[in-house]
Amino acid sequence: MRQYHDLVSGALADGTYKPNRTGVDTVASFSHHYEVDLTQGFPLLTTKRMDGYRWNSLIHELLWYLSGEEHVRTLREETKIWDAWADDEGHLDTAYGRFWRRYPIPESGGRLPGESWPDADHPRVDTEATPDGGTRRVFDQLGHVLDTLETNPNSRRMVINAWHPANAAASTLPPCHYTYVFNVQGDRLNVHLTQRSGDIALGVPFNLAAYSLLAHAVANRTEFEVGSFGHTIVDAHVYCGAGERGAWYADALPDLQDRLRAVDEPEEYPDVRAWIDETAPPEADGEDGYDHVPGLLTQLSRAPRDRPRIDIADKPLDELEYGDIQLSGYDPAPGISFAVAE
Ligand code: UFP
Repeated sequence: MRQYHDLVSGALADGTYKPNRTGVDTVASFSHHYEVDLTQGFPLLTTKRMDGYRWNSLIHELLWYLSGEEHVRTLREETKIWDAWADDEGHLDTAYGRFWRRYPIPESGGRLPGESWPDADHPRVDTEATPDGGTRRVFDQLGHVLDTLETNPNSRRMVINAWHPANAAASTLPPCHYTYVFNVQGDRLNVHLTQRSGDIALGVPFNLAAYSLLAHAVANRTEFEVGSFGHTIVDAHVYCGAGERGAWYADALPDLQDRLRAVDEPEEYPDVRAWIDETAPPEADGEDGYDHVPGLLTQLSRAPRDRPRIDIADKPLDELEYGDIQLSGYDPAPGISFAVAE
C-alpha cells in the first residue's frame, strides 16, 4: 500500500532521533496522516506477510474489544498478545473494549451542577453490579454510534473514546489508538482513527488493518457502503536499536537522510541498507531485530501487490465469531522479522 510506504519513507527521511522509555531508540516524526479507500480492497500489507498467528490474534482482539470485557480470561484462550499486561486473574490497567462499550458514568456525588448525563432508561446506559454489592452506570459508546447511524447519520458527533485521563495517568499502557470517529459522506461510511504513538514497523500495520476491519463490520450493519479509513499518528516512529547500535543513528541520521532523499526508485533502497550494514555497529547479543530500519528499507524496495478482500458475515456485531471473518486473495511478499521494544 503506497500510503504505508510513504509513512515509512517520510518518517525515516524527515524524522528526528528520539530515545524513549523502552531503551530502544527511535527515529520519530510528528503528526502523520493518510487515507485508504477501502472500496479498493482490504489494506492488509502485501509487501510483507502478515497472516498467521498475528492476523488471527487481530481478529480475536477486535472481537474482544467488541465484547467490552475488562479482563483477558476469554481472550487468552485464543492469543497471548495481552498476557504480559494482565495480572493472574486476567485484569488489565486499561482495556479498550471496556471503554468502548462500558464507559463509566460518574455517580451522583461526582457530578457538577448543570452537567448533563443520560438517564438510566437511555437505551445505551447499563447498570452493573459492583463487587462490593453496589451498582455503577456505564455507557455503550459503540452502541450509541450504531443507533445514531440509523437515526441521524449526518451527525458529526459519532466519536468513540478509549482515553480516560485519570486512568491514563496511572496505567502501564494507556491506549495508543485512543479515539476514533465515524463519519458519513453520501452513501459511504468512513472511520478516522487518532493514535498518539505508532510503532511503524510492528504496530501500525495491525492498527490500520484492525480499524479497517471494524469499518467493514460496522458498515455491514448499516445502510451505508464502507468508505475510507483515515489515520492520524501523532508520534510515528521507527525503532532503530538499543545501546551502541541505536546511539549510532544520533550521529548518522543526517547522512542517512541525505541518502534516503536521493533515492529515486524503490530498487535503490537496498543500497542504503547495505551502507547501514557496513557502517553501523552490529546489534548486541539479545538485541537482535530491535533495529527496524534495515527491514523497512527492504520492504520499501518491494512493489505493493493487489489488495486482498475481506468478507464478514451479516450478523449483529455482538454475535460475530472468529469464523465469520474471511480474508481471501492475500498474496504477500515474504515476512520480515522485527523485534518488539517493550
Ligand atoms: N504500539 C503501537 N500500536 C498499538 C500499541 C502499541 O504502535 O496498538 F498498543 C506501540 C507504540 C509505541 C509502544 O512504540 O507500542 C507504546 O509505547 P508508549 O506508551 O511509550 O507510546
